[in-house]
Amino acid sequence: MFLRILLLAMLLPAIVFGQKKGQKPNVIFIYADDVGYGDLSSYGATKIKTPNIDRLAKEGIRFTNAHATSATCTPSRFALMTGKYPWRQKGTGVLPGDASLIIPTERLTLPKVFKQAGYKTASVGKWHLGLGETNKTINWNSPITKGPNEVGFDYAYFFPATSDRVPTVFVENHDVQDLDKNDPIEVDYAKRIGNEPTGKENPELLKLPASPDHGHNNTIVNGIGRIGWMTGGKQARWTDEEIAHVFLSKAEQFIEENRADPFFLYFSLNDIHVPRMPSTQFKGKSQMGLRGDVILQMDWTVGEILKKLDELKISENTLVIFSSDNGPVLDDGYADRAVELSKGHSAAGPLRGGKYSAFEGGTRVPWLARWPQTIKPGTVSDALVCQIDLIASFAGFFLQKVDFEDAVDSFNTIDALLGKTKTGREYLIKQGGALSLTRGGWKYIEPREGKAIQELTNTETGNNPKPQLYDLSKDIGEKTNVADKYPAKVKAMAAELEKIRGA
Ligand code: NG6
Ligand code: CA
Repeated sequence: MFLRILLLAMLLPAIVFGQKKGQKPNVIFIYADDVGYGDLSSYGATKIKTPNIDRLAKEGIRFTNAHATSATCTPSRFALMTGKYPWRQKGTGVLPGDASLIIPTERLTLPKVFKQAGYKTASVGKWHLGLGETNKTINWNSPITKGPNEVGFDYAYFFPATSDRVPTVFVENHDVQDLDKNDPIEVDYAKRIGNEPTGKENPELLKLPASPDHGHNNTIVNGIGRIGWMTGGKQARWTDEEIAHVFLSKAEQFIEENRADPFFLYFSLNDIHVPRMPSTQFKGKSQMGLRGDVILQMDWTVGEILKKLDELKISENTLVIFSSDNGPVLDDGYADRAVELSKGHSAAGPLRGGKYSAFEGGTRVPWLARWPQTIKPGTVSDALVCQIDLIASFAGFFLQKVDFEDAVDSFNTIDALLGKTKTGREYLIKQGGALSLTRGGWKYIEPREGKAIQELTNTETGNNPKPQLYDLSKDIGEKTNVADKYPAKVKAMAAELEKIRGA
């Protein structure tokens, strides 16, 4: 009798919240690129409407204190995949297109957690975590030795780095798509190769000119100067205006094929990264130029995924999460007039800084989630949550044990992520240039030399040779540095940051 009551008591929370043991929802993590805290109408944008993404908030949960670990792409994705702070490993900064794989293949990864739970896993979209063996040149003309498949994805359709970096080709699992063997690809980031025109020497050939001094003026592909040089692979090169549609169709195909199995889809959008090249359907459709147009395209993409789930009648049992890999930037290298056409729109909302910054604008990002069977519609949560915690959270959800060497910085916050509690993690270290520690509404940014403003992108970096302390509970815009007022707090937080860094 006693045992029965005990058992019931143990089961009760699960029953109350509708989470049955052994539950296996499909999970789709939609990872947008460079979308800011203020870029969606559900987060206060008024000059642009994102009804499909907003639908996730209406039918699910919207987080106001959700974070990427870092203010750029590669480190944020490294943390998402491994559950480890990227600054613990060398070489996790923004990678060139010919970089080696930076995720250790012998350790636990987010997709492996799902695989262990019997899921089919796929990565569709931007990769940017390197390919092939360490310190080996990638041969693009034979099967690529290491990539998403080796990290835990059963299926992968992706481009290697960013759409402004060569090689501008799609890869399916290990092979460059549509490659003509008689026109082999070569890539170089150190020197010019081949004799194709470059943005530097032939600017008259560009349909989207580069911003002055940003680079982006090497090999021209599809009328756009790229970072890095490539030669060959003419038939395999993408058309930028088609990228969103290509990735969407691959994502939809994976969902359709796996509608009967539990699946995990990491859907990593190219939007709204530069070069912003919307398809015909969205060109000129926003009031904000190309950056606005690709926001609409991104929102449409999310809508198509939701439609597909409805059509297959699997919406009820699918958890859809939408977030972004870092904060917003307006001029990131191409003359797309984003700065002048974004007047009246605050891409970072009330936050200071943006992409590349140690201020909140760099890392506090939109995060919405819908799982009709479990998450109460219309929930708003201010729990401190971070992408680095997905790995421990899902491992916890599936009752898996995590080896002590795996996912070392990841906490199981599944109850916060599903809206069952408003308590998330207690503290978080984030990375702009400088590292910061957030705990209980306080944010400490460590001293760092260097420019306070990165002129190219006009970003406030957060660099300051003196310690900074902000009371986010009253000052979300980090306007007043109160370090001098609370020296003991500064000392304690600096010591804590040091301790975690050394752990
Ligand atoms: C920067 C690029 C920027 C963008 C970024 C990566 C320059 C001057 N700027 O180095 O255009 O590509 O890297 O963005 O080269 S991220 O979202 O993938 O981190
Ligand atoms: Ca990014």
